[in-house]
Amino acid sequence: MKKLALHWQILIGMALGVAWGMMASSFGLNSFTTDWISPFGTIFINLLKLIAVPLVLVSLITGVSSLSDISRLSRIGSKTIGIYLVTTVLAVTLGLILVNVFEPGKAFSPEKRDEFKEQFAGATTEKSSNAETVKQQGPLQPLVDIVPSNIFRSMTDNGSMLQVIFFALLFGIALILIPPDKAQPVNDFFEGVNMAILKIVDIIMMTAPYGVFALLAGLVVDFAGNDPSAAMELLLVLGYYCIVVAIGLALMIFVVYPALVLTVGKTKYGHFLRGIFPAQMLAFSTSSSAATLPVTMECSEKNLGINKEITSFVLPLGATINMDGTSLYQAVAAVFIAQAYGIDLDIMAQLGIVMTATLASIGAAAVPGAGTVMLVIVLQQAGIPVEGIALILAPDRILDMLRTTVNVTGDTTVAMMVARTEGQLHPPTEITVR
Ligand code: DAS
Repeated sequence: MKKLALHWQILIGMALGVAWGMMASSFGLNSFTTDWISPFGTIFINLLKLIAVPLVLVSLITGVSSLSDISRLSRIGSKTIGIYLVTTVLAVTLGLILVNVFEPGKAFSPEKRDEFKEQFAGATTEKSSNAETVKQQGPLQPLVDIVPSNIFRSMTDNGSMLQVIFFALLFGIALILIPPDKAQPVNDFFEGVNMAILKIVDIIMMTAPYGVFALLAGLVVDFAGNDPSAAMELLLVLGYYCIVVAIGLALMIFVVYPALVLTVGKTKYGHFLRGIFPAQMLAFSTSSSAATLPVTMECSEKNLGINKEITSFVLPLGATINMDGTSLYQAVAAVFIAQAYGIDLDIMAQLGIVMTATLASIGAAAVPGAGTVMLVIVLQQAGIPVEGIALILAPDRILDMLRTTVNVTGDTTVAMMVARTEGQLHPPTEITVR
């Protein structure tokens, strides 16, 4: 029998987890679930936390060092990277506006939110007390905190992901600045380590159906207690959260990208969408920008008329460092979890999320579930309990399909903008908008 695709396995794991949770809370199997099923959910979260630091470190080092030839050889490379950063920051900001306007995390009943707060009081008070000391130490302390004094301490559980990111960026830039013959063996080493780490992400994602089942079963049982109807509240609030993410992703596809394709790409958006539709469908079904890349490049060249010298580095670069959908999702998810635990994030904390979600999406690999692994970084940096990921893991796979579609659409939008401003378009895409 043909093996079910991973995302269907995860969806089934999700449904069975909810069903078990509701059945267990009806038949008094709460303690059995807590003792014999929930630990597997904790193991799954620990695996996500385990791989986050090595993934950030190595994918950023390889990402930055791979820019060496591009930024040296052509101004197009720096133009591309500049536009990628702008669209990503735009996506994160849109996500933050939506989650602060709709406040899905506050849809939980006050009693539930108090329960969440008690459950993770240690993590939040400890982090918020750190935040207190930071405030007493002056306005530039957040800047000082980015620079690590001991990179090994930065990588520990109480360490700082921003310090790991700072070190990775510094190391990658150093690799660009040393003679290519000396850098190549180091680049090859990190390429190999990066491949091994991505293979670990694959292995972790293979346990996802079981991890999601255990997490959801435990979550529903904890949430419902002995009242299965309370589980409905959890499902309704999660539905609300998904709608907020979906609205943000839809605004990217139907407002932000059309504006860019029309004004800078000087191309009708309908023509553009029809051109990349096959790539969007593949992105949706695989949840992987990397797997979709060959089709993204073919659609850009054949249907949109973008020359190969543009698609050959704008799109692979985009699949690696440009994930607008992922960064928007990370901003919404982080603030949603903070809202659920009653943690008020001030403007500085939210600006910190803009920075870490942008960097986390640069470091996120173009494989299924990478955005969720990198969400750990955004949460840790903002002092939001990482265990809160359990709340949003259930619908994560469906959101991954949607955000990967946005990631691919964003990459192609930038390729169209760069091609048009560099005169690198061949028929059939004529200038349709003066
Ligand atoms: N699935 C990732 C991609 O391939 C995005 C994500 O995990 O957020 O783009």
